[in-house]
Amino acid sequence: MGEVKVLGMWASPFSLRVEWALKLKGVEYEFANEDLLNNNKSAELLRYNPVYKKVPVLVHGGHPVAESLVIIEYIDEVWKDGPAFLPTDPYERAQARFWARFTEDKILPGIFGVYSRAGEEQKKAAEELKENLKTFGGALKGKKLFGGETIGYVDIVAGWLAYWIPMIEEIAGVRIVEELPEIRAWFDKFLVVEAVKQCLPPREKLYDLNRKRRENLLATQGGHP
Ligand SMILES: N[C@@H](CCC(=O)N[C@@H](CS)C(=O)NCC(=O)O)C(=O)O
Repeated sequence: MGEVKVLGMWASPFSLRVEWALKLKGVEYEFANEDLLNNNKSAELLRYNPVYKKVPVLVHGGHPVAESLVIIEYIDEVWKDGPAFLPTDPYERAQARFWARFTEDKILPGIFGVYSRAGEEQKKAAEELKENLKTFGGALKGKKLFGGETIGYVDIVAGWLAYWIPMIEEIAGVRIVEELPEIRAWFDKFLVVEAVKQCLPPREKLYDLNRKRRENLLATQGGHP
């Protein structure tokens, strides 16, 4: 259907997922970095995602697709020659969608809670997050990756955790995955995949941005970093 472009942002885990999906399928694409840090969104982003005005947007032959989970399923359906992300069995597909949604609904807000708070509130958020990560680790059912031997839909959706969590542990001064060996093993397995490594943002740059963001969040909430 034509050219592929990603309107993304280098430090966005949502945008990173879409790049991973394209790389894994072997699809060539152009990446346009949105200047979200200065709240300077391009006219293209506003035109292609008028509802949410957020990245990522996949533009395929001039047709926009928004929302990262929708985009990943779209990529899986369009580029069937590459490795399949979702299983073929309807029940297995439903399970994969369930766990992907679980990370969005439970783990993502949990990480934000730990990252944006301090003291007792942070401790409480960290305990809840650990419980949810433990539950998520149980869904691996002894597999190396959620997709089995290769990366699947859940790995693509949740894989950012492997890069972000250790960084947030350092920045926010909390231990989250220390007692979760299955999650740590999954992090290690995921991060050595070539397509994954190719798209990761530079650690120092991301660390610096996240550290500053935390300081700002704590300052606006009246807390102390
Ligand atoms: N549910 C969306 C979330 C996308 C999202 O939150 N994108 C952020 C960047 S990490 C964004 O574009 N923020 C700009 C804004 O909120 O104005 C998805 O999965 O694609």
